[in-house]
Amino acid sequence: MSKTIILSNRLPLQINITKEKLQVTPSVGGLATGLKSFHREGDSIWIGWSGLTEEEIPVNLKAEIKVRAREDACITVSFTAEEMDGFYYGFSNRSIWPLFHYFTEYTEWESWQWEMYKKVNQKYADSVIEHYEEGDKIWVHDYQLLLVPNMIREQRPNATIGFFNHIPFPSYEVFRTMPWREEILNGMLGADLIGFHTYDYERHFLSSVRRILRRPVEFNEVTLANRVVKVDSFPMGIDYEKFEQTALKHHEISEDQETELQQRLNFHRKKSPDSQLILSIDRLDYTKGIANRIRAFEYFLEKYPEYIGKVRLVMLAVPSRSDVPQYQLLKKEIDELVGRINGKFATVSWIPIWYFFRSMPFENLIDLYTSCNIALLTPIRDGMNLVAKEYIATRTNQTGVLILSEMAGASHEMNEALIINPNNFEQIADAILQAIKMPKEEQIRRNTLLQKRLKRYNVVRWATDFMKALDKTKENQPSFKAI
Ligand code: GDG
Repeated sequence: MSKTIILSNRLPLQINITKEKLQVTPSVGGLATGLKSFHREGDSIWIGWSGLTEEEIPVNLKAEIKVRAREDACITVSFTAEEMDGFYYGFSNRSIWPLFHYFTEYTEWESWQWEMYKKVNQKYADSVIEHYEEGDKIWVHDYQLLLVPNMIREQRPNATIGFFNHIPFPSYEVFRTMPWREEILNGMLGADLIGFHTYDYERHFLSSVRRILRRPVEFNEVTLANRVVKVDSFPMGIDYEKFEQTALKHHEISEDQETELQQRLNFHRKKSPDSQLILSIDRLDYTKGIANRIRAFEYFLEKYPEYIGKVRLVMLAVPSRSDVPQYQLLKKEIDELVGRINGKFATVSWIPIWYFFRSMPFENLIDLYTSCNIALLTPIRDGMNLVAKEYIATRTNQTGVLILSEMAGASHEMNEALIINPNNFEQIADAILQAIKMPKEEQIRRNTLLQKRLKRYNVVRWATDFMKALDKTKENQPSFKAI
Protein backbone atom coordinates (compact mmCIF):
# COMPACT_ATOMS: atom_id res chain seq x y z
CA MET A 1 0.00 0.00 0.00
CA SER A 2 1.27 3.46 -0.83
CA LYS A 3 2.17 5.88 1.94
CA THR A 4 2.97 9.54 2.44
CA ILE A 5 6.57 10.45 3.22
CA ILE A 6 6.72 13.67 5.24
CA LEU A 7 10.09 15.37 5.20
CA SER A 8 11.10 18.27 7.43
CA ASN A 9 14.32 19.52 8.98
CA ARG A 10 13.31 18.42 12.50
CA LEU A 11 11.24 15.44 13.53
CA PRO A 12 8.15 16.12 15.66
CA LEU A 13 10.09 14.58 18.54
CA GLN A 14 13.24 15.81 20.20
CA ILE A 15 15.70 13.19 21.47
CA ASN A 16 18.05 14.00 24.33
CA ILE A 17 20.56 11.83 26.15
CA THR A 18 20.92 12.15 29.89
CA LYS A 19 23.11 9.77 31.84
CA GLU A 20 23.34 7.37 28.88
CA LYS A 21 19.53 7.21 28.66
CA LEU A 22 17.27 8.45 25.88
CA GLN A 23 14.73 11.13 26.67
CA VAL A 24 12.08 11.84 24.09
CA THR A 25 10.01 15.02 24.19
CA PRO A 26 7.74 16.64 21.61
CA SER A 27 9.33 19.36 19.47
CA VAL A 28 8.08 22.91 19.87
CA GLY A 29 7.39 24.99 16.78
CA GLY A 30 4.70 25.69 14.27
CA LEU A 31 5.40 22.96 11.77
CA ALA A 32 5.81 20.14 14.29
CA THR A 33 2.75 21.01 16.37
CA GLY A 34 0.62 21.50 13.28
CA LEU A 35 1.52 18.43 11.27
CA LYS A 36 1.69 16.01 14.17
CA SER A 37 -2.04 15.32 14.17
CA PHE A 38 -2.03 14.66 10.41
CA HIS A 39 0.89 12.27 10.88
CA ARG A 40 -0.83 10.43 13.75
CA GLU A 41 -4.04 9.90 11.80
CA GLY A 42 -2.67 9.00 8.38
CA ASP A 43 -0.54 6.30 6.84
CA SER A 44 2.73 8.17 6.77
CA ILE A 45 6.35 8.10 7.80
CA TRP A 46 8.22 11.24 8.85
CA ILE A 47 11.88 11.71 7.97
CA GLY A 48 13.93 14.38 9.79
CA TRP A 49 16.70 15.24 12.20
CA SER A 50 16.49 14.05 15.82
CA GLY A 51 18.14 17.15 17.28
CA LEU A 52 21.46 15.39 18.06
CA THR A 53 24.57 15.52 15.93
CA GLU A 54 26.59 12.37 15.18
CA GLU A 55 29.21 13.45 17.71
CA GLU A 56 26.57 13.71 20.44
CA ILE A 57 25.27 10.15 20.05
CA PRO A 58 27.28 7.43 21.84
CA VAL A 59 27.88 4.43 19.55
CA ASN A 60 25.92 2.11 21.84
CA LEU A 61 22.78 4.30 21.54
CA LYS A 62 22.74 4.77 17.75
CA ALA A 63 20.51 1.76 17.07
CA GLU A 64 18.25 2.50 20.05
CA ILE A 65 17.50 5.99 18.73
CA LYS A 66 16.44 4.57 15.39
CA VAL A 67 14.17 2.01 17.07
CA ARG A 68 12.63 4.60 19.39
CA ALA A 69 11.93 6.97 16.48
CA ARG A 70 10.37 4.11 14.51
CA GLU A 71 7.80 3.64 17.30
CA ASP A 72 6.40 7.03 16.24
CA ALA A 73 6.75 6.23 12.52
CA CYS A 74 9.78 8.52 12.37
CA ILE A 75 13.09 7.98 10.60
CA THR A 76 16.16 9.88 11.72
CA VAL A 77 18.72 11.41 9.39
CA SER A 78 22.03 12.15 11.07
CA PHE A 79 24.47 14.98 10.55
CA THR A 80 27.83 16.04 11.90
CA ALA A 81 28.17 19.20 13.96
CA GLU A 82 29.99 20.85 11.04
CA GLU A 83 27.16 20.01 8.65
CA MET A 84 24.60 21.44 11.07
CA ASP A 85 26.70 24.55 11.47
CA GLY A 86 26.83 25.33 7.78
CA PHE A 87 23.39 24.08 6.81
CA TYR A 88 21.18 25.00 9.76
CA TYR A 89 22.82 27.76 11.81
CA GLY A 90 24.48 28.97 8.63
CA PHE A 91 22.64 29.12 5.33
CA SER A 92 19.12 28.32 6.64
CA ASN A 93 19.13 30.77 9.51
CA ARG A 94 21.65 33.43 8.48
CA SER A 95 20.71 33.67 4.81
CA ILE A 96 17.27 32.34 3.91
CA TRP A 97 15.43 33.13 7.16
CA PRO A 98 16.37 36.83 7.32
CA LEU A 99 16.01 37.32 3.56
CA PHE A 100 12.55 35.73 3.36
CA HIS A 101 11.43 37.88 6.34
CA TYR A 102 12.77 41.08 4.72
CA PHE A 103 15.65 41.50 7.23
CA THR A 104 18.12 41.98 4.39
CA GLU A 105 20.66 43.71 6.65
CA TYR A 106 21.04 40.42 8.58
CA THR A 107 21.75 38.22 5.55
CA GLU A 108 25.16 36.59 5.17
CA TRP A 109 26.29 34.95 1.94
CA GLU A 110 29.01 32.43 2.75
CA SER A 111 29.90 29.96 -0.01
CA TRP A 112 30.89 27.22 2.45
CA GLN A 113 27.48 27.46 4.13
CA TRP A 114 25.76 27.24 0.76
CA GLU A 115 27.88 24.14 -0.06
CA MET A 116 26.83 22.59 3.25
CA TYR A 117 23.18 23.46 2.54
CA LYS A 118 23.40 21.55 -0.75
CA LYS A 119 25.18 18.61 0.86
CA VAL A 120 22.65 18.28 3.68
CA ASN A 121 19.68 18.71 1.33
CA GLN A 122 21.15 15.85 -0.69
CA LYS A 123 21.31 13.68 2.44
CA TYR A 124 17.61 14.32 3.10
CA ALA A 125 16.76 13.54 -0.53
CA ASP A 126 18.79 10.30 -0.38
CA SER A 127 16.96 9.23 2.75
CA VAL A 128 13.63 9.73 0.96
CA ILE A 129 14.86 7.63 -1.98
CA GLU A 130 15.89 4.88 0.45
CA HIS A 131 12.35 4.65 1.86
CA TYR A 132 10.42 5.46 -1.30
CA GLU A 133 8.26 2.88 -3.03
CA GLU A 134 6.40 3.30 -6.32
CA GLY A 135 3.09 5.11 -5.68
CA ASP A 136 4.19 6.89 -2.48
CA LYS A 137 3.53 10.61 -2.13
CA ILE A 138 6.30 12.84 -0.85
CA TRP A 139 5.60 16.01 1.10
CA VAL A 140 8.66 18.21 1.70
CA HIS A 141 8.46 21.05 4.22
CA ASP A 142 10.00 24.43 4.65
CA TYR A 143 12.88 26.71 3.88
CA GLN A 144 15.66 24.41 5.09
CA LEU A 145 14.87 21.95 2.29
CA LEU A 146 14.29 24.13 -0.77
CA LEU A 147 16.58 22.03 -2.99
CA VAL A 148 15.18 18.65 -1.99
CA PRO A 149 12.20 18.46 -4.41
CA ASN A 150 14.46 18.61 -7.47
CA MET A 151 17.07 16.31 -5.90
CA ILE A 152 14.35 13.68 -5.51
CA ARG A 153 12.99 14.38 -9.01
CA GLU A 154 16.43 13.72 -10.53
CA GLN A 155 16.44 10.22 -9.05
CA ARG A 156 12.69 9.45 -9.34
CA PRO A 157 11.36 11.44 -12.33
CA ASN A 158 7.78 10.21 -11.93
CA ALA A 159 7.43 10.65 -8.17
CA THR A 160 4.55 12.71 -6.78
CA ILE A 161 6.19 15.52 -4.82
CA GLY A 162 4.59 18.35 -2.85
CA PHE A 163 6.44 21.22 -1.22
CA PHE A 164 5.09 23.59 1.44
CA ASN A 165 6.86 26.76 2.53
CA HIS A 166 5.98 27.75 6.12
CA ILE A 167 7.57 31.18 6.03
CA PRO A 168 6.85 34.15 3.75
CA PHE A 169 8.20 34.21 0.21
CA PRO A 170 9.61 37.72 -0.32
CA SER A 171 8.94 40.03 -3.20
CA TYR A 172 11.10 39.62 -6.33
CA GLU A 173 13.10 42.78 -5.51
CA VAL A 174 14.25 41.20 -2.24
CA PHE A 175 14.60 37.61 -3.46
CA ARG A 176 16.77 38.63 -6.43
CA THR A 177 19.57 39.68 -4.02
CA MET A 178 20.25 36.00 -3.22
CA PRO A 179 23.45 34.84 -4.99
CA TRP A 180 22.09 31.33 -5.68
CA ARG A 181 18.58 32.39 -6.64
CA GLU A 182 18.31 30.23 -9.79
CA GLU A 183 19.35 27.07 -7.92
CA ILE A 184 16.82 27.77 -5.16
CA LEU A 185 13.92 28.29 -7.59
CA ASN A 186 14.87 25.24 -9.65
CA GLY A 187 15.10 23.20 -6.45
CA MET A 188 11.56 24.11 -5.47
CA LEU A 189 10.24 23.54 -9.00
CA GLY A 190 11.18 19.87 -8.65
CA ALA A 191 7.80 19.56 -6.90
CA ASP A 192 4.46 19.00 -8.65
CA LEU A 193 2.69 21.31 -6.22
CA ILE A 194 4.17 24.22 -4.26
CA GLY A 195 2.09 25.59 -1.39
CA PHE A 196 2.26 28.85 0.59
CA HIS A 197 0.18 30.20 3.46
CA THR A 198 -1.12 33.22 1.52
CA TYR A 199 -1.83 34.39 -1.99
CA ASP A 200 0.78 37.17 -1.63
CA TYR A 201 3.64 34.69 -1.03
CA GLU A 202 2.43 32.65 -3.99
CA ARG A 203 2.35 35.77 -6.20
CA HIS A 204 5.89 36.76 -5.13
CA PHE A 205 7.22 33.29 -5.92
CA LEU A 206 5.62 33.23 -9.36
CA SER A 207 6.97 36.65 -10.14
CA SER A 208 10.52 35.50 -9.24
CA VAL A 209 10.15 32.39 -11.42
CA ARG A 210 8.99 34.51 -14.37
CA ARG A 211 11.63 37.21 -13.99
CA ILE A 212 14.65 35.22 -12.86
CA LEU A 213 14.17 31.90 -14.66
CA ARG A 214 12.16 33.39 -17.54
CA ARG A 215 9.78 30.43 -17.35
CA PRO A 216 6.26 30.84 -18.71
CA VAL A 217 3.81 31.42 -15.85
CA GLU A 218 0.13 31.27 -16.56
CA PHE A 219 -2.28 32.03 -13.74
CA ASN A 220 -0.85 29.73 -11.06
CA GLU A 221 1.06 27.27 -13.21
CA VAL A 222 4.68 27.17 -14.29
CA THR A 223 5.44 25.31 -17.50
CA LEU A 224 8.74 23.43 -17.58
CA ALA A 225 10.22 21.43 -20.47
CA ASN A 226 8.36 18.25 -19.63
CA ARG A 227 5.80 19.01 -16.92
CA VAL A 228 3.69 21.67 -15.27
CA VAL A 229 4.15 22.82 -11.66
CA LYS A 230 1.11 24.08 -9.79
CA VAL A 231 1.46 26.84 -7.16
CA ASP A 232 -1.30 27.59 -4.69
CA SER A 233 -2.09 28.96 -1.24
CA PHE A 234 -3.16 26.74 1.66
CA PRO A 235 -3.46 28.69 4.93
CA MET A 236 -2.43 26.28 7.66
CA GLY A 237 -4.93 25.49 10.42
CA ILE A 238 -4.51 24.11 13.94
CA ASP A 239 -5.65 21.00 15.79
CA TYR A 240 -8.69 22.97 16.95
CA GLU A 241 -10.32 20.21 18.96
CA LYS A 242 -7.19 19.52 20.99
CA PHE A 243 -6.93 23.15 22.10
CA GLU A 244 -10.65 23.51 22.71
CA GLN A 245 -10.95 20.26 24.70
CA THR A 246 -7.89 20.94 26.85
CA ALA A 247 -9.18 24.44 27.61
CA LEU A 248 -12.58 23.03 28.61
CA LYS A 249 -10.89 20.63 31.03
CA HIS A 250 -8.97 23.54 32.56
CA HIS A 251 -12.21 25.36 33.32
CA GLU A 252 -13.62 22.29 35.07
CA ILE A 253 -10.90 21.94 37.70
CA SER A 254 -11.49 23.24 41.22
CA GLU A 255 -9.34 25.88 42.89
CA ASP A 256 -7.31 23.39 44.94
CA GLN A 257 -6.41 21.45 41.77
CA GLU A 258 -5.02 24.52 40.01
CA THR A 259 -1.38 24.49 38.95
CA GLU A 260 0.88 27.07 40.57
CA LEU A 261 0.93 29.03 37.34
CA GLN A 262 -2.88 29.10 37.22
CA GLN A 263 -3.05 30.20 40.85
CA ARG A 264 -0.63 33.04 40.20
CA LEU A 265 -2.42 34.12 37.03
CA ASN A 266 -5.82 34.05 38.73
CA PHE A 267 -4.63 35.68 41.96
CA HIS A 268 -3.89 38.87 40.10
CA ARG A 269 -7.38 38.98 38.60
CA LYS A 270 -9.24 38.02 41.76
CA LYS A 271 -7.47 40.69 43.79
CA SER A 272 -8.52 43.46 41.46
CA PRO A 273 -11.38 42.40 39.17
CA ASP A 274 -10.80 45.18 36.64
CA SER A 275 -7.19 44.10 36.10
CA GLN A 276 -6.15 42.69 32.76
CA LEU A 277 -3.54 40.19 31.60
CA ILE A 278 -2.12 40.63 28.13
CA LEU A 279 -0.45 37.53 26.71
CA SER A 280 2.26 37.09 24.15
CA ILE A 281 3.94 33.82 23.13
CA ASP A 282 6.65 33.38 20.53
CA ARG A 283 10.03 31.87 19.86
CA LEU A 284 12.63 34.49 20.70
CA ASP A 285 13.10 35.68 17.14
CA TYR A 286 13.68 39.13 15.66
CA THR A 287 10.84 38.56 13.17
CA LYS A 288 8.31 38.29 15.99
CA GLY A 289 8.48 41.98 16.96
CA ILE A 290 9.02 41.30 20.68
CA ALA A 291 11.06 44.46 21.31
CA ASN A 292 8.46 46.58 19.48
CA ARG A 293 5.73 45.02 21.56
CA ILE A 294 7.47 45.86 24.84
CA ARG A 295 8.08 49.44 23.70
CA ALA A 296 4.46 49.78 22.58
CA PHE A 297 3.32 48.48 25.97
CA GLU A 298 5.55 51.05 27.67
CA TYR A 299 3.99 53.73 25.49
CA PHE A 300 0.52 52.48 26.48
CA LEU A 301 1.36 52.86 30.20
CA GLU A 302 2.69 56.36 29.55
CA LYS A 303 -0.31 57.41 27.49
CA TYR A 304 -2.91 55.84 29.80
CA PRO A 305 -1.30 55.96 33.28
CA GLU A 306 -4.61 55.07 34.94
CA TYR A 307 -3.78 51.47 33.96
CA ILE A 308 -0.49 51.35 35.88
CA GLY A 309 -0.96 48.70 38.54
CA LYS A 310 -3.84 47.09 36.63
CA VAL A 311 -2.58 45.79 33.29
CA ARG A 312 0.21 43.25 33.02
CA LEU A 313 2.02 41.87 29.99
CA VAL A 314 2.59 38.11 30.42
CA MET A 315 5.35 37.28 27.96
CA LEU A 316 6.60 33.81 27.10
CA ALA A 317 9.68 33.84 24.85
CA VAL A 318 10.91 30.38 23.90
CA PRO A 319 14.70 30.07 23.41
CA SER A 320 15.57 29.59 19.76
CA ARG A 321 18.70 29.42 17.53
CA SER A 322 20.88 30.76 20.32
CA ASP A 323 24.03 29.97 18.26
CA VAL A 324 23.19 32.77 15.81
CA PRO A 325 24.59 36.18 16.92
CA GLN A 326 21.42 38.17 16.12
CA TYR A 327 19.44 35.98 18.51
CA GLN A 328 21.97 36.56 21.29
CA LEU A 329 21.76 40.31 20.73
CA LEU A 330 17.98 40.20 20.74
CA LYS A 331 17.96 38.29 24.02
CA LYS A 332 20.15 40.98 25.55
CA GLU A 333 17.94 43.76 24.19
CA ILE A 334 14.79 42.16 25.56
CA ASP A 335 16.33 41.44 28.98
CA GLU A 336 17.33 45.10 29.21
CA LEU A 337 13.97 46.41 28.01
CA VAL A 338 12.03 44.26 30.47
CA GLY A 339 14.36 45.28 33.31
CA ARG A 340 14.11 48.96 32.46
CA ILE A 341 10.31 49.01 32.13
CA ASN A 342 9.73 46.90 35.23
CA GLY A 343 12.08 49.22 37.13
CA LYS A 344 10.26 52.27 35.82
CA PHE A 345 6.64 51.31 36.53
CA ALA A 346 6.65 48.62 39.25
CA THR A 347 4.76 49.23 42.48
CA VAL A 348 5.27 47.26 45.69
CA SER A 349 2.47 44.86 44.69
CA TRP A 350 2.68 44.84 40.88
CA ILE A 351 5.14 44.56 38.02
CA PRO A 352 4.13 45.47 34.47
CA ILE A 353 5.89 42.63 32.62
CA TRP A 354 5.94 39.02 33.67
CA TYR A 355 8.64 37.51 31.49
CA PHE A 356 9.40 33.81 30.99
CA PHE A 357 12.39 32.83 28.86
CA ARG A 358 11.89 29.11 28.47
CA SER A 359 9.68 26.55 26.82
CA MET A 360 6.62 25.39 28.79
CA PRO A 361 4.73 22.10 28.78
CA PHE A 362 1.54 22.12 26.71
CA GLU A 363 -0.69 22.21 29.84
CA ASN A 364 0.95 25.44 31.00
CA LEU A 365 0.54 26.94 27.57
CA ILE A 366 -3.21 26.34 27.89
CA ASP A 367 -3.12 27.95 31.37
CA LEU A 368 -1.71 31.06 29.75
CA TYR A 369 -4.18 31.06 26.87
CA THR A 370 -7.21 30.60 29.12
CA SER A 371 -6.15 33.05 31.87
CA CYS A 372 -5.26 36.06 29.74
CA ASN A 373 -8.13 38.13 28.42
CA ILE A 374 -6.07 39.83 25.73
CA ALA A 375 -3.45 38.39 23.35
CA LEU A 376 -0.97 40.81 21.77
CA LEU A 377 0.93 39.35 18.79
CA THR A 378 3.01 41.86 16.87
CA PRO A 379 5.32 40.09 14.40
CA ILE A 380 7.24 42.27 11.95
CA ARG A 381 6.87 39.38 9.46
CA ASP A 382 5.37 35.96 10.08
CA GLY A 383 4.43 33.24 7.58
CA MET A 384 1.22 32.42 9.43
CA ASN A 385 1.39 32.59 13.29
CA LEU A 386 -0.38 29.64 14.83
CA VAL A 387 -0.39 31.15 18.34
CA ALA A 388 -3.10 33.61 17.20
CA LYS A 389 -5.30 30.70 16.12
CA GLU A 390 -4.57 28.64 19.24
CA TYR A 391 -5.51 31.55 21.51
CA ILE A 392 -8.91 31.90 19.87
CA ALA A 393 -9.53 28.12 20.00
CA THR A 394 -9.03 28.07 23.79
CA ARG A 395 -11.52 30.92 24.46
CA THR A 396 -14.32 28.46 25.08
CA ASN A 397 -16.72 31.07 26.52
CA GLN A 398 -15.94 33.27 23.50
CA THR A 399 -14.55 36.15 25.57
CA GLY A 400 -11.08 37.60 25.02
CA VAL A 401 -9.57 39.96 22.47
CA LEU A 402 -6.85 39.19 19.96
CA ILE A 403 -4.63 42.06 18.79
CA LEU A 404 -2.74 40.85 15.73
CA SER A 405 -0.13 42.29 13.38
CA GLU A 406 -1.16 42.75 9.77
CA MET A 407 2.26 41.27 8.86
CA ALA A 408 1.24 37.78 10.08
CA GLY A 409 -0.22 35.48 7.42
CA ALA A 410 -2.98 34.69 9.94
CA SER A 411 -4.30 38.26 9.76
CA HIS A 412 -5.72 37.49 6.30
CA GLU A 413 -8.18 35.03 7.81
CA MET A 414 -8.76 36.77 11.14
CA ASN A 415 -10.41 40.06 10.28
CA GLU A 416 -12.43 40.06 13.49
CA ALA A 417 -9.22 40.52 15.52
CA LEU A 418 -7.92 44.05 16.15
CA ILE A 419 -5.42 44.30 13.31
CA ILE A 420 -2.43 46.60 13.87
CA ASN A 421 0.77 47.70 12.16
CA PRO A 422 3.61 46.48 14.46
CA ASN A 423 5.60 49.67 13.87
CA ASN A 424 2.79 51.99 14.89
CA PHE A 425 3.00 52.30 18.70
CA GLU A 426 0.16 54.82 18.80
CA GLN A 427 -2.14 52.30 17.09
CA ILE A 428 -1.02 49.44 19.36
CA ALA A 429 -1.56 51.49 22.52
CA ASP A 430 -5.05 52.42 21.32
CA ALA A 431 -5.81 48.83 20.37
CA ILE A 432 -4.86 47.75 23.92
CA LEU A 433 -7.27 50.36 25.30
CA GLN A 434 -9.98 49.23 22.88
CA ALA A 435 -9.43 45.62 23.95
CA ILE A 436 -9.68 46.53 27.65
CA LYS A 437 -12.92 48.43 27.08
CA MET A 438 -14.50 46.09 24.56
CA PRO A 439 -17.97 45.01 25.73
CA LYS A 440 -18.41 41.26 26.33
CA GLU A 441 -21.10 41.00 23.64
CA GLU A 442 -18.71 42.39 21.04
CA GLN A 443 -15.95 39.99 22.12
CA ILE A 444 -18.37 37.08 21.80
CA ARG A 445 -19.59 38.24 18.40
CA ARG A 446 -16.04 38.52 17.03
CA ASN A 447 -14.76 35.28 18.53
CA THR A 448 -17.78 33.24 17.47
CA LEU A 449 -17.03 34.10 13.85
CA LEU A 450 -13.30 33.41 14.26
CA GLN A 451 -13.89 30.08 15.98
CA LYS A 452 -16.34 28.92 13.33
CA ARG A 453 -13.75 29.52 10.64
CA LEU A 454 -10.82 27.95 12.55
CA LYS A 455 -12.86 24.90 13.48
CA ARG A 456 -13.84 24.27 9.87
CA TYR A 457 -10.42 24.88 8.38
CA ASN A 458 -8.35 22.91 10.88
CA VAL A 459 -4.95 21.29 10.35
CA VAL A 460 -6.32 18.00 9.06
CA ARG A 461 -8.44 19.86 6.50
CA TRP A 462 -5.35 21.88 5.51
CA ALA A 463 -3.25 18.76 4.99
CA THR A 464 -6.08 16.91 3.23
CA ASP A 465 -6.67 19.83 0.85
CA PHE A 466 -2.97 19.96 0.05
CA MET A 467 -2.79 16.21 -0.61
CA LYS A 468 -5.93 16.28 -2.76
CA ALA A 469 -4.48 19.12 -4.82
CA LEU A 470 -1.24 17.15 -5.12
CA ASP A 471 -3.12 14.10 -6.48
CA LYS A 472 -4.85 16.34 -9.00
CA THR A 473 -1.54 17.64 -10.37
CA LYS A 474 -0.82 14.17 -11.72
CA GLU A 475 -4.31 13.78 -13.22
CA ASN A 476 -4.06 17.15 -14.95
CA GLN A 477 -0.56 16.87 -16.42
CA PRO A 478 -0.75 17.77 -20.10
CA SER A 479 1.04 15.27 -22.32
CA PHE A 480 4.34 16.67 -23.49
CA LYS A 481 5.94 15.46 -26.67
CA ALA A 482 9.28 13.77 -26.13
CA ILE A 483 11.99 16.26 -26.98
C1 GDG B 1 6.77 28.71 11.60
C2 GDG B 1 6.50 30.07 10.94
C3 GDG B 1 4.08 29.48 10.81
C4 GDG B 1 5.38 27.95 21.47
N1 GDG B 1 5.91 28.00 22.70
C5 GDG B 1 5.67 26.81 23.28
C6 GDG B 1 4.95 26.03 22.38
N2 GDG B 1 4.79 26.74 21.28
C7 GDG B 1 4.09 26.31 20.06
C8 GDG B 1 2.82 27.10 19.84
C9 GDG B 1 2.67 27.02 18.33
C10 GDG B 1 4.11 26.94 17.85
O1 GDG B 1 4.92 26.57 18.95
C11 GDG B 1 4.62 28.26 17.29
O2 GDG B 1 4.07 28.43 16.01
P1 GDG B 1 4.08 29.79 15.21
O3 GDG B 1 3.24 29.61 14.00
O4 GDG B 1 3.53 30.87 16.08
O5 GDG B 1 5.60 30.14 14.90
P2 GDG B 1 6.96 29.44 14.30
O6 GDG B 1 7.54 28.48 15.27
O7 GDG B 1 7.83 30.58 13.92
O8 GDG B 1 6.53 28.64 13.00
C12 GDG B 1 5.10 30.54 11.26
C13 GDG B 1 4.46 28.10 11.31
O9 GDG B 1 5.81 27.77 11.00
C14 GDG B 1 3.54 27.04 10.72
O10 GDG B 1 3.56 27.05 9.34
O11 GDG B 1 2.83 29.82 11.35
O12 GDG B 1 4.83 31.75 10.60
O13 GDG B 1 7.46 31.03 11.37
O14 GDG B 1 2.02 25.85 17.95
O15 GDG B 1 1.78 26.52 20.54
N3 GDG B 1 4.54 24.79 22.67
C15 GDG B 1 4.85 24.29 23.91
N4 GDG B 1 5.57 25.01 24.82
C16 GDG B 1 5.99 26.26 24.55
O16 GDG B 1 6.65 26.89 25.39
N5 GDG B 1 4.43 23.08 24.25
